[in-house]
Amino acid sequence: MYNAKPEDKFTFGLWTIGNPGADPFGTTVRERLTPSQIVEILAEVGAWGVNFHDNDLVPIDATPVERDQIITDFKKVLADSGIVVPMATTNLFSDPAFRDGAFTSNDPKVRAYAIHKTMRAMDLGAEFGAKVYVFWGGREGTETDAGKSALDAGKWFREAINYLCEYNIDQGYDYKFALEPKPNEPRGDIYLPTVGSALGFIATLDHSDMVGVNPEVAHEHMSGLNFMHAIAQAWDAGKLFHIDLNDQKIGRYDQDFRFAAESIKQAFYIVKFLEDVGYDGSRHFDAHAYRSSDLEDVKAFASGCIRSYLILKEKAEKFNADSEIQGLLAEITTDDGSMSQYVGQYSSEKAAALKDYGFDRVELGRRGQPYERLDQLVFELLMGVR
Ligand code: GCO
Ligand code: MN
Ligand code: MN
Repeated sequence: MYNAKPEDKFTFGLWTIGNPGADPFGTTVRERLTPSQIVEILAEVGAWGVNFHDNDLVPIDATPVERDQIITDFKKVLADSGIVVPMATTNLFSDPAFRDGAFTSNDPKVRAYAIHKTMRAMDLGAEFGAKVYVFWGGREGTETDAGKSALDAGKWFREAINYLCEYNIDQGYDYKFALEPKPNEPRGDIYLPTVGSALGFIATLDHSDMVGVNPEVAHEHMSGLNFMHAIAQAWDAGKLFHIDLNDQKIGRYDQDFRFAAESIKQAFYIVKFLEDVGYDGSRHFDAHAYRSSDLEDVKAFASGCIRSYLILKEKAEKFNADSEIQGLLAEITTDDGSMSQYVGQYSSEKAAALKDYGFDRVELGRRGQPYERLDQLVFELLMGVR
């Protein structure tokens, strides 16, 4: 029961399973796993794919010969395990060169280096067949607004993405770019902090059709926002190119918990949304095991992400098939059609007729909705007593 199939498209990053448990207050607690060891674990838990930052695979100071050897070895591990690489990304945050940002650094040479590093990382991802390219602007932001213009930063960011879209076309890579918003951490404030702001920015790009979003549960929850609403807006705009599933207590530091570890109901609505609309991209778990976990527990973390998704998917099917729930929903959304002659597509006749219509406002205000009953049914469904 609850075993992953390739068509579920469950993926993890090398950096997620490989997270050695360091935090700002303490050193690593687990041995560093090699990319091959990570892929073996992914195959064991039934994942479909693995994603990486350039330097998760090839160290930043590797020689060209070392790079080639690493690529050859990793390709073999992938072929042996059947694990694919659907997404790649650039590490534009670890190296001291990016201490004041990458595409939005005040230093023009750092901005150029960030584009140079991204083009090379795109080359690397393309070698493995990646089709989605993620941009997480971890260091793109400020602690103080005294020294950096938010307006210039936005222009530099746009310029960089426009440039890289051209490179994508030039090389024939056919990547879809996915911007990943986050409100803070590691910067005090990160530019493009939410899914909504990223969608607004995308509309200003030269090749906006090539660029979508990679929303992350924890990032919206850090801001106290409703993640399912965010992905619904992205989906409606045709921009849900990728998704980072994990969990987190609202308003806390960046916790990256196992999917559904914290907000069970929200996780349910996320899975239900993705399944109902027929999202067919990667279901990527951008999470890591608790610092207290050992290697066995890291495996339990990975299969926990997958199992939780599949359990919630089954619950979503039950929700859709539950006659009491569906009856309440029908009642809630009932429509006798009498208003359609006044609304929908605008015409001046409709507008005139609508303005003349005599609404019984008091009567409208008398109608309640059975959301308490429905919400309790959802709770009971999730608790397994329905
Ligand atoms: C974070 C981010 C990252 C990105 C990753 C891929 O909060 O650290 O979520 O894990 O997703 O860099 O772009
Ligand atoms: Mn994150
Ligand atoms: Mn992420």
